[in-house]
Amino acid sequence: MNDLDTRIQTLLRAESGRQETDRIDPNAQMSEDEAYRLQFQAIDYKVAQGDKVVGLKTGLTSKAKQQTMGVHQPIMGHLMASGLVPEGTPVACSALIHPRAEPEIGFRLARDLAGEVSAAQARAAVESVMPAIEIIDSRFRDFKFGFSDVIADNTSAARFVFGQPRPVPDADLRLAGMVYWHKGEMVATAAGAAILGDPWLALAWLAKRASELGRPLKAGQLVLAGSPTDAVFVNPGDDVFVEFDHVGSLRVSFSS
Ligand code: OOG
Ligand code: MG
Repeated sequence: MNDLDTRIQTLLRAESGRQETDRIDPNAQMSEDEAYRLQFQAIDYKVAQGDKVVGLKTGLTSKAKQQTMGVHQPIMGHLMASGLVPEGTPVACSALIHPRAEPEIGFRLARDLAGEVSAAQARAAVESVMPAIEIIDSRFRDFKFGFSDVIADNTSAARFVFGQPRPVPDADLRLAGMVYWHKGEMVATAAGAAILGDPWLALAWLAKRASELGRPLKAGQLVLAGSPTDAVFVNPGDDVFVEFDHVGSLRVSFSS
């Protein structure tokens, strides 16, 4: 731990101690490359401690998310084995700082996917699609950050739940409707096109960015395409429910 960049030590301590921390780049002076270097350092440290990378995620791929979070470009993060919660298991809030839950479309890759690919090529590399819920938990105070902060903080990734997988649907996912519920109340509706115009384009974006950053997508990996809508704050006793046309539905509950 002590040989890590001090900014990453701060973030890792915030995460393990469930204590929010100040932004590491409040004046937005850090380059994007430097921010990813910090993210990768934290991921590599976790892997050295016994955790595993099970996939990659995109974030801030929808206008709804970009506007709410004040960051207007997509970002890439890692999905860790320690963050995977099986369907049906409540997500424990006591291990988190100020969790928020958002609906996601998940993919599992049938093969490696690297470099510049089209939406059709991205789709062809996918083995199955799944409804998913991502629980994000920025380590930054009041869930407020800039572009470099959130990249270094592994895109606020904390927990994620995947629902039942199904083969890639023939349907046009741009037109797939989504309804999102929190505590029995409908809180958002969207369509797949909210995600960079097409969820397959989000996967293509990720394939390219991950390759550029030297961590290309691999067969078997899981992917989250990014939330088409705003996340909701969650507390013990809450549940969220998402229904997607052609992708399926998933309920996740929260415990203390
Ligand atoms: C950053 C992570 C964004 C998504 O799906 O857009 C993200 C955040 O909102 O804290 O995962
Ligand atoms: Mg997300």
